[in-house]
Amino acid sequence: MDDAALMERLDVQAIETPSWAFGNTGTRFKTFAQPGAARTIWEKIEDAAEVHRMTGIAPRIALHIPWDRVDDPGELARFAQARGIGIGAINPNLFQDDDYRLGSLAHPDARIREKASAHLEDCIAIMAATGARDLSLWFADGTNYPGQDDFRARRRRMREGLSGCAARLPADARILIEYKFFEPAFYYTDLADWGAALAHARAIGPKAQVLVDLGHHAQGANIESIVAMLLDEGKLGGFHFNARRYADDDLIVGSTNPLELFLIYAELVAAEVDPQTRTCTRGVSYMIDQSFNIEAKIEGMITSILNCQEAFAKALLIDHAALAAAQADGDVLGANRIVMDAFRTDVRPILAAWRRQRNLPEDPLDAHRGGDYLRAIRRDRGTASAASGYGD
Ligand code: RM4
Ligand code: MN
Ligand code: MN
Repeated sequence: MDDAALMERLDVQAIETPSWAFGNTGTRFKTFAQPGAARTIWEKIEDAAEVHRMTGIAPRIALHIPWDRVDDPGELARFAQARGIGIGAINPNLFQDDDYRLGSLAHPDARIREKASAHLEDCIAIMAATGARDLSLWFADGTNYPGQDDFRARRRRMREGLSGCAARLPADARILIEYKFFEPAFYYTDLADWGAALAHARAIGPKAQVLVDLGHHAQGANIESIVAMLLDEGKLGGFHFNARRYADDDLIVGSTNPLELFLIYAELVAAEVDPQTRTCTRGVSYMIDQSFNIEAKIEGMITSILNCQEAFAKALLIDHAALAAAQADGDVLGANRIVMDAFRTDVRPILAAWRRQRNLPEDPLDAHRGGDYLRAIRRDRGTASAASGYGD
């Protein structure tokens, strides 16, 4: 691919930032308050707009309800729009209420299941008011001990709840079913892996797809092959980008595993030229799901977006014709070398040129560090211990 073609492909990249990463969040041990961290959803939207101003490829902010609840959600959308961004996925919260001790949609008590469904309906109304396309569903549902509840019964309750939710969606909207292999339940999780999520998504139909959070797999899992498989099934709906080393660490995407991120993008790039997977690939939502504990929040987000851009640019450099020929020849190391050559290419100069041409700062991180926005929020916001959900 020549430079001009590469630059055009880079233009289509768009990654959502999560509102919850801009406030003071931490681990269950400690939340370190940072000077200038956003205290309200309005300030989070302003920070997300700064990330987009610096990078040019972060045009939406995902919301989490009730953390970001306001009287008039339409006003949030207008506020965001006036700052050059839009509202991304709506993330319901079915895990921070005493009633959810034994689960939400899979809870044994119908009254709790109905309460969970009512919250989902509430979130669907927010989607309509903000123009959001995705309802991004993650459940803490599961059990801690053998015998605690019946696997099949839980599964059927979950299916019923998910189907009911999908049926209430506005036209063109979808539910994204996120899976996670453990935590907070430690013995059994109702949506533990891609298989569990895919089975529900297939049964529900076109309004349901699967969301892959990079932090939600067992050590050593081959995530890029899961991505390829879900695309082939027409069921990959979105990503939660982050990085992990041991558990669900929510570190900066590409920081611990740049090769993995590149290989995921390589699958996406290849699937987009394949007529069988093109439509599904084009519909994928790219979202960050991270939590910045010790690093500066806006800087962490800019770094995350740039890591995704770098991985995407490298993936675009793979010589697919040569790769297919090497694969057909059974040339094991020849094929591997074609992929690794792309990974090893330094794409920073071309990305700097891409930014220059689009009137974006050549070095977004430096521009933010030295810019007026950071100075202003440090001066005006002070150091508050804002509640944003995680780690409070
Ligand atoms: C989960 C998952 C979800 C997030 C919750 C709070 O681990 O990543 O996306 O909303 O945490
Ligand atoms: Mn997630
Ligand atoms: Mn997670």
